[in-house]
Amino acid sequence: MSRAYYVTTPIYYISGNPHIGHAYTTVVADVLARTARTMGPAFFLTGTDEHGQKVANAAAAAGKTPQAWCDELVPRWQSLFAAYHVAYDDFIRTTQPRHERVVQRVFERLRENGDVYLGTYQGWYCVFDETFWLESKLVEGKCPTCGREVQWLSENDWFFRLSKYAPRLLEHFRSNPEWVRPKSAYNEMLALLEEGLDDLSISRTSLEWGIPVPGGGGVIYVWFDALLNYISAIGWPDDPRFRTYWPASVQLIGKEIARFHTIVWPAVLWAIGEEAPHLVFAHGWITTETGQKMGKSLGNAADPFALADRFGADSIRYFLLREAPFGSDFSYSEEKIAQRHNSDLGNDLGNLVHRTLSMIERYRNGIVPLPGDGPALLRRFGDLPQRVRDASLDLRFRDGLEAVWEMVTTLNRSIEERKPWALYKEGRERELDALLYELCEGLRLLAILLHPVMPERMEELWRRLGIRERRVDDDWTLSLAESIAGGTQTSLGSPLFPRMDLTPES
Ligand code: ME8
Repeated sequence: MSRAYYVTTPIYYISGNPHIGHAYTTVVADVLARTARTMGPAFFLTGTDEHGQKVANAAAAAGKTPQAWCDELVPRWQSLFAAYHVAYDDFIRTTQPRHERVVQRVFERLRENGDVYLGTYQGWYCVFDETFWLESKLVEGKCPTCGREVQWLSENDWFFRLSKYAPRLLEHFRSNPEWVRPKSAYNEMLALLEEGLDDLSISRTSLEWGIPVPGGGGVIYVWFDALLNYISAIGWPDDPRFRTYWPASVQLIGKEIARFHTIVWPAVLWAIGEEAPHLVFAHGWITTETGQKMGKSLGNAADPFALADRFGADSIRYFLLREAPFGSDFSYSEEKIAQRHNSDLGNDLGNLVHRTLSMIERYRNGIVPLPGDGPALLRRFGDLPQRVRDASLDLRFRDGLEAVWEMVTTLNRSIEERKPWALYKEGRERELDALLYELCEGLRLLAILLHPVMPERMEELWRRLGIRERRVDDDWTLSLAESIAGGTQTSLGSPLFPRMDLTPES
């Protein structure tokens, strides 16, 4: 990775409480940012989408002004991300002046360029998806995306000349087949492009809650406003941070908003003379066991705070990344989380840690022995850090975790096969030292490699290993060139991943 790394999540509508789907995208971005930071500068942005009719309606239903409603809800989102150990670099709110200024400036720029013109919009609007629909696109008179009622709009609006960018978009898609992933999203978006594009209405006169159109004439359409967060947060156009981090390395989104991010967004960027992001990754949905998308409005959404309390946030982070190849839909249930927690984390990893540290305590007073010269278990894992890093940055998190688990399995097996308790009894001190040393060094590597996914638990493991010279998330090149020092004082502690009971009452 030679350049500065920039990863973003969608900014979330604060029309209700956050649910596990919102934690999901943000956790994935956190894993990417943490991985990238071990190699160089990285910037991770998330935030909230506060304008538009949907938020205005939610505020009205609660009897509040939209601004008061947003101010009240934002801390809930921030505490959710804190509960999930998410370390973002910036949290943008679209009601912040730094954002509103940029949106108005972009709008004016496009109007001066002739990319924005005044026209009449007559058609349908879905408030839930904040999307304009032509009559011909409706399915049985309802929103083709979410199936909800749509409302008729007839307004004089400003339009963005999206159609003008259709040839460039086609060319961009054809010459960069990897710029939208997974392939299913790429193919779907390419098919939409091939059908042709209409210009996009980017203002609303029938709504007050939004950024005013410069010079009057309603408010700016919430999606046009929202997309610009990705550049307003890093100081478009003049801030050096913008020049450092744009174009974004990865923009993570759920697949339902791929059209805005892969068709509208690059066109807007080109219209202001900027580049499209390197990669838009449109991931799949967390569904219920019956395959329904989990969402707040469906009333089936898991409360992410309760989940983190029950299992530990790191355990949920692990589940989200390990359960399915990133990109696909996957179903969620507490039983599935408990199963992963108990088998992968409790039995495999947790036992390895506990057994190793207890043997060090029992046989060596908690002190890491000097490295021996016996058979080097870890030698065959020399390329593991590279494999894990490559897999993560390529958004193949499951592959990376599976590769790490090969090492966990090998280390556990070595304990069973070489029976350190027997070595101790038989007084085979050098062999015992060599094995214990390798197990400790294995734990050090595991803490480093798993830290992006389970930062809190791996920091705890690092503390128990007693390593003080370096942090678990230091520069990987430095950390990987070292090994644990003989003489380090470890501490055992309680199990890292206590077993979860599967009975519903627990
Ligand atoms: O669309 N499974 O906001 P939003 C996986 N404000 N991910 C899910 C999910 C699920 N069941 N439910 C939600 C918006 N997500 C706009 C975005 S960006 C300029 C504006 C995640 O609150 C996923 O990332 O509806 C999805 O795209 C996002 O939350 C939608 O959040």
